[in-house]
Amino acid sequence: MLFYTHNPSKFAFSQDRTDFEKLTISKSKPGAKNNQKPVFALLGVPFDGTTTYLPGARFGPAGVREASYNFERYNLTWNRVIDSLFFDLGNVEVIHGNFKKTCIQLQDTISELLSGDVTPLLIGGEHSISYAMARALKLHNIFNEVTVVHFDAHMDMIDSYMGEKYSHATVMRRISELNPRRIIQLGVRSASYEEKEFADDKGIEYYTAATINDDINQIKELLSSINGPIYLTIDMDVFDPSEAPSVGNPTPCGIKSHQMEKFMLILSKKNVVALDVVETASDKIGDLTSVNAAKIILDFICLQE
Ligand SMILES: [Mn+2]
Repeated sequence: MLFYTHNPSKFAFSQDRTDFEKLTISKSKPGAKNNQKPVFALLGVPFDGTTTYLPGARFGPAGVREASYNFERYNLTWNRVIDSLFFDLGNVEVIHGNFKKTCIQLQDTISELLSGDVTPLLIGGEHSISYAMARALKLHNIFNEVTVVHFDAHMDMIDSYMGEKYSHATVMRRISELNPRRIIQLGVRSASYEEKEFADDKGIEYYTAATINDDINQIKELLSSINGPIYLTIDMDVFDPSEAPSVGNPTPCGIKSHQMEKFMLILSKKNVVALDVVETASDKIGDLTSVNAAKIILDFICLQE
């Protein structure tokens, strides 16, 4: 090493983008053997154009990257060192105030990663950006086999919110219309009666934060039993506001980080084809919401074989 430096605008323990380009170019050469080790690429999406209550999710990517330097490469709980092919590709260009154009650019970028057999990891931005992820998976003809595991305080199942079809509050409704194999909502504790009826009608499985707190083993068994590809989408407001206060819609009585750690231990060993962590709206360095969001990504990366 020539210099002892680090770059807080790049996620901790991630590799350089130039190495990613070399890797993907060598993979695409005729006769190249497929690299057996999975490749993960992180993208920041600083978009908060549909936020309706507390603004600031555009600062999520910067906040979560900065907070990632609060952690060690070694995880004492699991006695594991981060040793994955994990690249930070920077932020996707967003068009502030224009969801449709942002969604197309994001979908194209994710699609490119999926074509190269690279697993996309997104840092939001508010939750509307998850629609681009689902669309890209649909484009690659795998969405119908996908189980969407959705951590959130809210069902996000309303058909339109303040007259808008595409919004952080409607995102799971739009995703459900793309016909995934299954949707499991975890930690939910806020919905309109219409959203609940829609979920019941469509066979969407949901478990409230109270259920998780009462019987975490039931949820661990449920997650362990999932077969096939998983799209994991985590709204940071699933946490209790005492552990993640800086979100667009703070909602009391949420789940705790020690519970999420147990869920990540199970989910990281499954076939997770896409992951996003959204709604971090930290406005200062070292904010607890960013720290917990960074931990989710680091746990996921650390647990990869
Ligand atoms: Mn939410």
